[in-house]
Amino acid sequence: MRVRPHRKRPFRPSLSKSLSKTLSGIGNFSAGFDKAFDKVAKSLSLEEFRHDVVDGLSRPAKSIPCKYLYDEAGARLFDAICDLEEYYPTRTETAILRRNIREIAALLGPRCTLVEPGSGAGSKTRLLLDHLDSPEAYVPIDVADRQLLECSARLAADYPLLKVSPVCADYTHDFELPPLSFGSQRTIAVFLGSTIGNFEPQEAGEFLQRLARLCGNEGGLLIGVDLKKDPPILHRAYNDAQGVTAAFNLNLLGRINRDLAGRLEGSLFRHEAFYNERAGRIEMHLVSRLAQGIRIGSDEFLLAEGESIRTEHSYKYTRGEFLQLAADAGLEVKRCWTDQREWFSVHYLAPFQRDLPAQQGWKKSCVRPVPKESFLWGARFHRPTKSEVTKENL
Ligand code: AVJ
Repeated sequence: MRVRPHRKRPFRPSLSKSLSKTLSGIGNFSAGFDKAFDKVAKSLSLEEFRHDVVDGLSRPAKSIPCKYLYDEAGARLFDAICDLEEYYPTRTETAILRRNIREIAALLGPRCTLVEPGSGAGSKTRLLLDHLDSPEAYVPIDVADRQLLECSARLAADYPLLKVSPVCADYTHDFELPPLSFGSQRTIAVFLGSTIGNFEPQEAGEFLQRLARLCGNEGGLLIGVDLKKDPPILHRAYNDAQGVTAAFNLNLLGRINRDLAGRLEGSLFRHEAFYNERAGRIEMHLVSRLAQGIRIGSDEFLLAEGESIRTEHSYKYTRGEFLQLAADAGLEVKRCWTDQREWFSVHYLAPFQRDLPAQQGWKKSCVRPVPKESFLWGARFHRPTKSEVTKENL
């Protein structure tokens, strides 16, 4: 069987020449992307961005969804945060994974398919792939199309036996995965870095349920969860001495200016992050240094001196709280690994009973209709087997 990108997808981002070249070098990936689709996809997500910003700033307690922190500059700043001395989560999680990788590999079993929402730079993925028993396929899901494609191409080149099938989508929406038939043993959702903490607890439960449906009765979830700890340690992690987190937060203003014709002045805001003990979460805000009016396109908003725009929530859990959250989503904590100080945890979850409706294929993972703009494209990368190398492919 020849493997082609799926033909009937409504939106496909176009690829730069050099990227298409990299991609065509690694197998029978055909880069038949249409520029027009790119424009439509971009303007649709810009519309969503504008809507979310205007909506968030119109509320009595102003806020902007945290996913908008991650444009290209934001993603780079976040990578820099992960290397900071004060920011313990990345380092601690990686150490937990390293220390327990054999047990993790044994639990995940042979020939699994890994699905990873918010795959990002994908360095922890490699640690898994290096130790798993003949992983069958890898399905990274991310909105950052460039990084997604580049990572996919590199992984496919480095792991010739792995089928890599990137999906460009915003996983905070319900999205549709292309129908994949990898013949793998089981599907494992990988959601590391404590990104689960960005969801409100109820949303986090719903998200876990969606992942559980996606993985089916035989599947499992590998989830990184930041744990509750002494507030000063948390405070330091989100208020680093070099101001990288502040730059990450303030970068959102630049993005609004650039993408939404905003006229926000970075120097009129300051970064603030604190642990809200009652709610059990870190809150990140942009605080107005003075009373000011801010323009975004044709909309104007008034900010009082000291008034803030909340840009992120990062919930922290105790092991017990997370166990409860998982249980409410029908998932059992099969195993939980932590570091000695119990600052961070990695959980392996699986469905409690076999009472989920049987899921055949991926499409049924969608409960609500798929918003068109949230699905960009699905393509597959893999090295063609001999029988797939037909004349047409060459
Ligand atoms: C990627 C959402 C897990 O909340 O710790 C880091 C993002 N924000 N510093 C976190 C973040 C400020 C990070 N997550």
